[in-house]
Amino acid sequence: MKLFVSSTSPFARIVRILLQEKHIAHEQLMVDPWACPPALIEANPACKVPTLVTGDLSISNSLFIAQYLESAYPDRALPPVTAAELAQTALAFELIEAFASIIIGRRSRDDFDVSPVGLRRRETLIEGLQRLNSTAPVFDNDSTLRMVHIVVVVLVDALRFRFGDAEWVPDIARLDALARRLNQRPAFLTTRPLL
Ligand SMILES: N[C@@H](CCC(=O)N[C@@H](CS)C(=O)NCC(=O)O)C(=O)O
Repeated sequence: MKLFVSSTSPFARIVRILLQEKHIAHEQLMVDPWACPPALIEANPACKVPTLVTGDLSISNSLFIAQYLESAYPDRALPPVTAAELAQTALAFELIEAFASIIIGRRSRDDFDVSPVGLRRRETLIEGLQRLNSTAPVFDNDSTLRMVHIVVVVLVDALRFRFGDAEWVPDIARLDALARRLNQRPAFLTTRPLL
């Protein structure tokens, strides 16, 4: 099994963490999706990471890959989720998409961050981060890793990686604490975003 990834993609990081935490043997192919390497186009005409190649099939999109891993490896499945937890996970994923939309928008115009769409995405981040922080998931010594932990920490690290503590980033002390804690795990530590 092969996984196309990049060193900065939060979507790829979700799958990289899942594969490591589930101890699923695989090979990671580090690429720049914007350079459209032929092997990635062949696997996924959208030329995006993550893309998983298994046998003669390619599966794109982090959530579909996660779904595939859950059904292909039922003995390593994540714990069942409640509706409240799924809502929290969906919100965090929505914020990763808003974040990615800003980073991708910068490729089409230098002032994207302060364009109408850029500011709309920033407002989504501000409001969404505040909501997530107020109901931040807990992870202590007795906790089992859940999808919500992975998606929230991937969001926080991506945000801090690209925006640091920019003046518009709200106080997310509880989310930062969760990220500090989970980044002690090898699967998180070894996949932190870097340029
Ligand atoms: N919804 C997709 C998003 C994947 C995505 O947009 N990946 C970015 C990297 S963060 C990419 O490969 N972009 C290249 C492009 O848009 O052409 C997922 O969840 O996997």
